[in-house]
Amino acid sequence: MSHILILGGTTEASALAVALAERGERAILSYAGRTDRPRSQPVPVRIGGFGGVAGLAAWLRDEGVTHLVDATHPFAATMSGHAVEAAERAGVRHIMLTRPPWVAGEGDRWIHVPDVTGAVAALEGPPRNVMLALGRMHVEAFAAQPQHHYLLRFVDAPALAPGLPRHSLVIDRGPFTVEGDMRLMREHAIGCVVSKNAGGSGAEAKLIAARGLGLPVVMIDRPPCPAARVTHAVAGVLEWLGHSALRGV
Ligand code: 3Y8
Ligand code: NAP
Repeated sequence: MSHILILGGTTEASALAVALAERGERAILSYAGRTDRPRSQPVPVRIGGFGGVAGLAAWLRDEGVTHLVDATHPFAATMSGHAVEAAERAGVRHIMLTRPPWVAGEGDRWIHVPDVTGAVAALEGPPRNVMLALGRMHVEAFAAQPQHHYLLRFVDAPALAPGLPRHSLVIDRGPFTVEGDMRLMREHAIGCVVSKNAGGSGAEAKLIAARGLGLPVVMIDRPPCPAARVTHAVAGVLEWLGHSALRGV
């Protein structure tokens, strides 16, 4: 009998949880505990860190996990690195479920930068209204470019006011819509968008809206992927588990 741990926090992780629940598989989905009210799931959920690689390896052994699916966000690089190492130590099979990076299309005005530091540097210049669609964790870095007015979007209301002198804050969780993001960008007279290359559908709306409005996007490339085995589809995980994907996903 399989026992599957899903490292979650993404649209794909939630879709996998549905598919495994439908198939009567024994699975548990894990959140880091970064948000106040994470989406409920059709499988049991655990919340909080494991305590590094050693903690995760011990948890895998103690819980009798047979398969580890890393379905975390492409920028959750620490967790993904720990997952590879801990699965190896615990002798547990491992796969990563992620989404391909977005690729600029017709009409896109992307400025590629390697990381948050590069995104800050790319904002050198006269004041603009900048939509900083990076969530909460990297906001302080942009205090180095205080001339801009930043539009911030967080999942939860912060305990402390963000450390940027001029900002507006929207509390919302994705998936977002093109209409909604277009409206937001028009209301705030946005001149530039900063985004992580997260891929997937849940955060893509802002890119389509920026394209429609002819706005430049500072696109932060994702960190290297540590996993040896990667799939971009829930069906790929089901096949890896030994299910026939013919039942549709
Ligand atoms: C806690 C779980 C699902 C998963 C939904 C996806 C889509 C909506 C779009 C923008 C970009 C951003 C942010 C974003 C999106 C999905 C997905 C995705 C981006 C939740 C969730 C957790 C988190 C953590 C949170 C981060 C933040 C990042 C907001 C739940 C809602 C910006 C990433 O306050 C904080 O500390 C929040 C931190 C990591 C990045 C950051 O640096 O702030 N996600 N997001 C997970 C956990 O505890 O383990 O609350 O239900 C999940 C989702 N957020 O099941 O439907 O699949 O990517 N999440 C980015 O892409 O740049 C918003 O505003 O346009
Ligand atoms: P990270 O920097 O790679 O991980 C930092 C630490 O957080 C990990 O070492 C681990 O702690 C804990 N952790 C991370 N994900 C976890 C999970 N799913 N279950 C249990 N513990 C977890 O991770 P992050 O970028 O902060 O992302 C945290 C969560 O938010 C992940 O679930 C991710 O999928 C989701 N998310 C992140 C982003 C993003 O932009 N980074 C976007 C959308 C969703 P221990 O070392 O103690 O085990």
